[in-house]
Amino acid sequence: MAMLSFERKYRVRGGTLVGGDLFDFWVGPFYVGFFGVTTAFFALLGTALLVYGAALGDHTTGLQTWNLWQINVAPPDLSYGLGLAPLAEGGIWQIVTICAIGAFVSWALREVEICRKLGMGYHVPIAFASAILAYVTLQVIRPVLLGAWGHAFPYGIYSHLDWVSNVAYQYLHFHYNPAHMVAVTFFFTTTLALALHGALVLSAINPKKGEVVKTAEHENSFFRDNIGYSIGTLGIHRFGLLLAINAGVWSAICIVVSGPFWTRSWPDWWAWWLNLPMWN
Ligand code: UQ1
Repeated sequence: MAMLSFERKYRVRGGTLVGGDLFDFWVGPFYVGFFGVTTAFFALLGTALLVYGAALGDHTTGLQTWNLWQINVAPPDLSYGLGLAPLAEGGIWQIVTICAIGAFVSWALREVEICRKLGMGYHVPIAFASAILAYVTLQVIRPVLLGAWGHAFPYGIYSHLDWVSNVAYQYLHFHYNPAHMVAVTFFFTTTLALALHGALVLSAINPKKGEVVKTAEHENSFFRDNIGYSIGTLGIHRFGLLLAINAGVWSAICIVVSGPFWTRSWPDWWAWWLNLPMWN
């Protein structure tokens, strides 16, 4: 891949968190770094273990298949609690989970190193951290609070969908979970904000043939004319980051409270409303 002329100027040394300048180099367009090496290690080992798990077959059903949709690498049975399981009975799932977290965290730390090199803020790795938090909450924090790795979701295309459906029905109707409501609202508002922002920017830089591109003044004016308020060109990016991080954080909250902090059905939770003294 060709390197753009200005990219060479930004290929600065230093900013590494560990290893000094040992891995401080690029391979083609990619910065390597210590955490580039650990990302590759965990990602390759985890992927190889998933293929090995698929070859052994699903220990929960006895099914062995190479049908991509049906492959399932499941966590250990609940009877193993928080202990280690034999490889063929959930042990592979346990090592794959360690590899996944190792790869995600390595990737985030590689982003931190790149930010430090360039003298930038840490907004990108912080944003990614909210997605990692949601994953770790599902696969580690909640299972630990519930006392068994068997509470985590399995690695398979259909199997993880079945897991989501089953866990949702354990709480009768998961959409009554108030934190889930907040998370969904943040996800939808994130898509609304990005659609508005993408549309606004494209509309400003795509004038009629022969006209010059429009500027932030036009963007502000559009929204002042339209809804009486413009959040501004910097503001929309702060707002978008806030919305997206909250989507990940409230996802983590809505699943960690399900079981460890609320064991009944989610529709039941709303009894506090029906029990308010004002209805007497
Ligand atoms: C906005 O006000 C703005 O500032 C000019 C943008 O910057 C380019 C935007 O992209 C958007 C979408 C808005 C409008 C958003 C709100 C929350 C009023």
